[in-house]
Amino acid sequence: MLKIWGRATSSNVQKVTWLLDEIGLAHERIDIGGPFGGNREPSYRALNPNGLVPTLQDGDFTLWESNAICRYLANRESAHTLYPTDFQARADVERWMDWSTSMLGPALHAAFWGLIRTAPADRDLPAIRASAVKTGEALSIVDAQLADRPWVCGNRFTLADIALGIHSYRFLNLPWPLADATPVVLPNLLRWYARLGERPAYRRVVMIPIV
Ligand SMILES: N[C@@H](CCC(=O)N[C@@H](CS)C(=O)NCC(=O)O)C(=O)O
Repeated sequence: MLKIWGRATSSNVQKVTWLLDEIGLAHERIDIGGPFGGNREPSYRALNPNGLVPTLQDGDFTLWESNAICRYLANRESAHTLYPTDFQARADVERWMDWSTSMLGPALHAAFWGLIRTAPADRDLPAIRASAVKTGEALSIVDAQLADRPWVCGNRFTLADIALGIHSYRFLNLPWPLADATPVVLPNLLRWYARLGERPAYRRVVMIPIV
């Protein structure tokens, strides 16, 4: 059986387990990282030298990097709707996956750590505010993309929606302390987010307390 190493509360683990849930693929998930620890141990680093989660084991094959794992699983299961075979449609999906990791995730990072993993007295409010603004600007790009289509890459739900849906949930549900740092107005994104909320896999895997 497929093995996924990583705690259920990790956004990068959620990307993989949400996909597994969407395609109904049985797997075993092992809690590691965060409060569970274990991810810095040599035995885990032998699987993933970064000491980060998630890591996938498929028999003798081991893979880390959540986007790479999602692409591998979609290929393995011939999930061509989620990950199209047409090379331009595929590049479009990959573009949003890359952008989610290189732009959206980093933009949100300071707000997430400040609001969730830092005691109120120690919070750097200007950094949280800057992160909110930056993330709002990034999500405005997604909002514009969604103006004339139900899903990020068109009429079908793809890996791009999974990559972006993880960060969007956090942005829209963080306990923002400042009136002017609350999410910007993103009507198309909110409609898309409501569509995500209709997916049982999203509700099961992603819509859980942010810790
Ligand atoms: N680029 C990597 C990032 C992995 C990553 O940063 N994982 C975080 C959790 S989201 C982690 O392992 N943090 C340490 C921990 O959970 O203990 C990926 O997409 O898989």
